[in-house]
Amino acid sequence: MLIKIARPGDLHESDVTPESIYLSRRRFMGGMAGLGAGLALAGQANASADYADVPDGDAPGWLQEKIDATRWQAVTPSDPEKDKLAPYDDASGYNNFYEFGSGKSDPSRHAGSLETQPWSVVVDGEVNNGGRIGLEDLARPSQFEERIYRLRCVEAWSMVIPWLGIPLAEVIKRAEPTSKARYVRFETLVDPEQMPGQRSSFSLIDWPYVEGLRLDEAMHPLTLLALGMYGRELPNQNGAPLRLVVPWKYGFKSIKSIVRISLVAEQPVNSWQQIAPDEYGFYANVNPQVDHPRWSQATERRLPNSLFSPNTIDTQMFNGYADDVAELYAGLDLRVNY
Ligand SMILES: Nc1nc2c(c(=O)[nH]1)N[C@H]1C(S)=C(S)[C@@H](COP(=O)(O)O)O[C@H]1N2
Ligand SMILES: [Mo]
Repeated sequence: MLIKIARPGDLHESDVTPESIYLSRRRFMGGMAGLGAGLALAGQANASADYADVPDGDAPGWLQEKIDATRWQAVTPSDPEKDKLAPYDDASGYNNFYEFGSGKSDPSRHAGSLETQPWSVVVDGEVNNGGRIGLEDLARPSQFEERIYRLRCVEAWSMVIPWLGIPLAEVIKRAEPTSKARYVRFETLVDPEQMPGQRSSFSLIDWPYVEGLRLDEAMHPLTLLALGMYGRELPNQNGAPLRLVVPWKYGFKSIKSIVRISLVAEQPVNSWQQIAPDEYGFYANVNPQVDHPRWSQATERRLPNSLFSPNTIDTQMFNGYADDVAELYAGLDLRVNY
């Protein structure tokens, strides 16, 4: 398991005080001395991360409290040369969120006014403990964790983003899935008044945007329900107030602004699969050996980059998380199940 959990017991007293595994935004801004030691022990290379340039958020009180109590619990390994955090401006300015338009700057231009409070999520289907649950109640029982993950879009660009959130597994366990539950299906908000992309007659997507995971993928400890990034709440263009992050899969699996989580018996049809089944499948595991019909997946453009320095790097199997997730696909033909 590549997730390294920084427990006080793992740390030498000379390296770090136990409290320093608990983060607050203030601590990020005020310096990372103690935290840096924790990061190094966890094999993480972004110890110089600081969020001083990140604009303040406007989180409701309960969410800010959760953010302030974030536990630096889990990090993934990274290459100190390649895996630098994306500047906040890239992560929040170069987006895919078709509900707000298909251009990369459409989400940051149009999503700002999306009303994200109050917000509730319907948890239903093959569960014994379902219902509509307010976001605060959904998040409250879980401690926030920060996860620094690579995000690899199927379009062959990528970024490294520090998410804040809770393991999806905890939310699913609380819903008490029945023995019939084999997949999880997610839906994004439908609200054409607030989402200009849903008013466009040119849109390919049959709203709502739908995604799905196998139940074991959904229960995997790397799978995160994010409520924040860069030490603050999610900007709307990144899928506020609640989005999925599945770091070993192409970015389109990481569905934004979720309003429904359904435990189901049959494999869901996700939006991109519905639009172009020859190009986008259900699994969408990052795989440099299986090209998209129209372009290679062997390399990716790592942001930040420019026309003159495209910063092209090799794509890794399962986006670099193979040690954690390859076993989920033992015996599965990944060329057929793309
Ligand atoms: N609801 C919804 N979720 C979505 C999308 C979308 O268009 N609508 N785009 C996906 C794609 S293609 C990618 S690459 C990621 C981008 O996430 P980011 O903008 O936070 O980097 O969001 C995914 N989630
Ligand atoms: Mo994407």
